[in-house]
Parts: sequence; structure tokens; C-alpha cells
Amino acid sequence: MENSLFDLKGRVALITGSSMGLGFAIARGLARAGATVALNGRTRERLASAVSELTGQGLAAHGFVFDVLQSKQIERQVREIETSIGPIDILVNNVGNNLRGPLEDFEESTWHEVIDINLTSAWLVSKVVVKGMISRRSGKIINTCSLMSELGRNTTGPYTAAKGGLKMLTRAMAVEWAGHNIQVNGIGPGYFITELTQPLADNPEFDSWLKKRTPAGRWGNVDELAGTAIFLASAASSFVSGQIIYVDGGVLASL
Ligand code: GCO
Repeated sequence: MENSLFDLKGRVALITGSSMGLGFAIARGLARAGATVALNGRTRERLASAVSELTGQGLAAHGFVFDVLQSKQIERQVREIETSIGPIDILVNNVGNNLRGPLEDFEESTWHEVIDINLTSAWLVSKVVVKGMISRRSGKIINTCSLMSELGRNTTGPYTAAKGGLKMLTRAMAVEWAGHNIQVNGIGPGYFITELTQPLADNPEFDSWLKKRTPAGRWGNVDELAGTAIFLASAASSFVSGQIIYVDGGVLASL
């Protein structure tokens, strides 16, 4: 059967925070489905090795260094992507960071840092990219949410507030831009071992709690996010908007 429904050939995808972790895995999945991927990161070296890992597999990948909280850099690099590769059809707002600690002890500056990197950045990048999507009357925006878009966990207060906000920003974007044939959805990853969660995975107590709390009884494999990303980036989801799809081994379904 012709699989054009999930085929991303000819599409350009920008994935923020994609030189490692979930962002890199999502970018690899979209590239394997045919997209040309624009990876983003803040450090040139790490980004370059991520790009060469994908091009070494025969995938179409380029790297663009910019800080997702600096509007001038975003505007300049989005222009660079669109002139050097082509219009951005798919935007994945993936960049994120989790700083943990007792909620009452956070410095104000740390609170703002966590809210900005996990939430404000998605708005700053989307408001630049969406202008082209509106003019072309076509686009896909995917926000990387979290189980913390729905649930709290001790010591993750600012991150939970940010990811809860990102779920509702996803819906706000979906509502505002649906009339321009732009679908905006979220992916809610459960627990996957990445640089962000390695300290948790290295903690035997947390590791055994997580395996008991997850009906699938294990951590996720980052490649298990690709299918949902391809679905939300492709024609297969042309009438899906404002939804958060949780890839969590059943965590949210269970008490
Ligand atoms: C934590 C983790 C989680 C994961 C992910 C779960 O401290 O519990 O960082 O927040 O990163 O967001 O969906």
C-alpha cells in the first residue's frame, strides 16, 4: 500500500534542542521518514557530530546554532534555513531542561530560567516560523510536553509548571492557527534515558520505583518516539489539533 500518508519526502523539519536526547531521536525518525531535518543546538561541536551521525546514515540533515531565547538569532537562522534548504513545513519545539529541588528553595532566577527554556522558547520560535506557514496555508507544529504536563513529581515544580503551560500553549496555538491549515499537537514522553534523566536512571531507588510505576515495567527507548512524531508531522494527522499524545508505557493510564 502506498504509504504517502506518513511519507515526509520533500518536507523540511526544524527540531530545536536536537543535538542529543529526545530531540535527536525525533529528528532521526523524521529524517528516516524522508524529511530534510534542520538540527538546532547551542554548541557547534555537539551539533556538528549529531549532523554527521545522520548524514553518515544517508539522511538529509543540517545544523543551525542559535539560542531559542534570542529572537534576533531565531529570525536570522529561520531565514537561513528557509533560503538554504526551503520553507519549514514542520517545527518541533523540543528544547527543554529540568532543574530539580524543593519548590520553596528555588532562586527566582532559576524559576525564570526553567519557565523560559521549556515554555517561552516554544512561543518565541513558533511566532517566527508560523508566519511562513500562515502565508503557505500549511504547517505542522509539535511541542515536546511531558508527564509533568499532567502530573507533579516532588522536586520538579518549575518544570511541571512550564510543561503544564506548554500543554495549554499547544491548545492555544492549535485554536489560533487551525484556520490556516496548521495543526499543532504535543508529544508527552514518559521516562526515557537521556542526559536529562541519566541521574535518575543511575539512582537504583528511582530506577526500581519507575519500573514499578510504569505498567510496561521499563524505561522507554528513544526510538519509540519516532512513530508518534511522524504521525503528527505527516498528512496522517491533517485533522488532529490540540492533542497531546503520551508515549509513556501506560503511566498516565494507571494509579
Ligand atoms: C523527572 C524527569 C521527568 C522526565 C519527563 C517525564 O525529574 O521526573 O526529568 O520530568 O524528564 O519529563 O515525562
